[in-house]
Amino acid sequence: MDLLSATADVSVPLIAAEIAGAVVVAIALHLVTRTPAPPPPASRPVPPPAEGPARAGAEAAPPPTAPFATDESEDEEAWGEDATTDAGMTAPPVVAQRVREQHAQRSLFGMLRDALGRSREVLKEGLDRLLGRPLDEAATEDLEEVLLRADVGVQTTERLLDKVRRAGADADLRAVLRDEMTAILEPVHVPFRPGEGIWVVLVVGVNGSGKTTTIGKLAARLKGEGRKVLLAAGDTFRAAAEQQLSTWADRAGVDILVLDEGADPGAVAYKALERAQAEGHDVVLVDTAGRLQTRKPLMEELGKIRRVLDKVHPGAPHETLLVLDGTMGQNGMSQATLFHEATPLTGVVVTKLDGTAKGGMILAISNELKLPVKLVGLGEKVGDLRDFDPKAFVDALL
Ligand SMILES: Nc1nc2c(ncn2[C@@H]2O[C@H](COP(=O)(O)OP(=O)(O)OP(=O)(O)O)[C@@H](O)[C@H]2O)c(=O)[nH]1
Ligand SMILES: [Mg+2]
Repeated sequence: MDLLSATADVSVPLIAAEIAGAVVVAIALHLVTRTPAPPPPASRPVPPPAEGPARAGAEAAPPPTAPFATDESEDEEAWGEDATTDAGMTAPPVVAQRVREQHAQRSLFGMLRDALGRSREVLKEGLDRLLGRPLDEAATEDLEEVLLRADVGVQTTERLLDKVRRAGADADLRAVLRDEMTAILEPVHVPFRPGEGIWVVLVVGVNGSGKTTTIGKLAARLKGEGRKVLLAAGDTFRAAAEQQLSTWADRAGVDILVLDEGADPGAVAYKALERAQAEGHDVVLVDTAGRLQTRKPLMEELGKIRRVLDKVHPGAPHETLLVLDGTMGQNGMSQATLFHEATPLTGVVVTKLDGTAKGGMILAISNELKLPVKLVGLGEKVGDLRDFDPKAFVDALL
């Protein structure tokens, strides 16, 4: 269901009733379903953790941009300005309501316009300079420089320039670019929508790109849509990673499966699907450790996780989402290319579009890899994950 339209005409008494109802239901769910993960089966020993030197590559990668919020005050920030309900209770049960409220407050277009920072400024300034000039060879050369600086990438810049040249000297430059950008994004666009049965989502990416945060936000959203969600703590490399995911599970009021630190991520995947089958979860979100796209052993580990998922639940994972830091520009393109080679991706999540983002890379990913951007992260709060909308993106960019 579209969350924006779902909240458009909600009346105040209805919201109050929903909050009260959600508090009761979610407390009950929280108490009933948050049982500790069963130990691994004796017949299937948990393999040892991946070898040290390969992991060193992951360790050497840049740390997350900011420490994860775990204390009470920072936790409130993750919810928004106030994490307390009318009943004076702390937040997890009203998560669905919180997500809906945050979404209703601002349109995706408005958020993107503010968010697309650098790429938007570069494009806007460049296009303003070109307006009023005939679109001759000199103007297209200037436009080429503008597009490259906006992180659109060489190949995609070529495609856009080609269109501009064909449009003729008197064409409306913004309109030509808008049409072609839309033509790049729309044909590959597939929204994130879980299907029937246990829908398994594997989340991959380099260190600090926003995987765990995205899973937390997504869990809250799916729970708000009435789905039973299980998080699988597949980043067994750091104890802090499991703790971070547990905090999100608490916030969202969803279940989590955690094995010991150092356990094989494949074993986590195995146990998670077994549990989902036994307990009737609708969606399983599998977190993974951050890994450099150039580290072969770590990339191969993803293949192993996939094989385990498919073995326990044929067809899984149904989604393999690459989480990309939106401030990365063309490096994001390189990550997407290598991850896609190592493990077939079904889509991309671009996070941190609220910072000094280089949103132009979204065009390059869609054009060159034919991969849809499914979701965008526009901040650290629970409601800051939105469906990607090609039209809103192009309107905000130009
Ligand atoms: N501003 C902003 N920050 C974000 C967004 N998404 C994630 N972050 C922040 O980015 C940092 C890293 O996020 P994580 O979710 O821990 O990233 P990760 O990919 O799981 O990291 P590893 O597990 O270390 O590989 C945290 O401080 C998050 O709060 C976003 O959309 N906007
Ligand atoms: Mg993580």
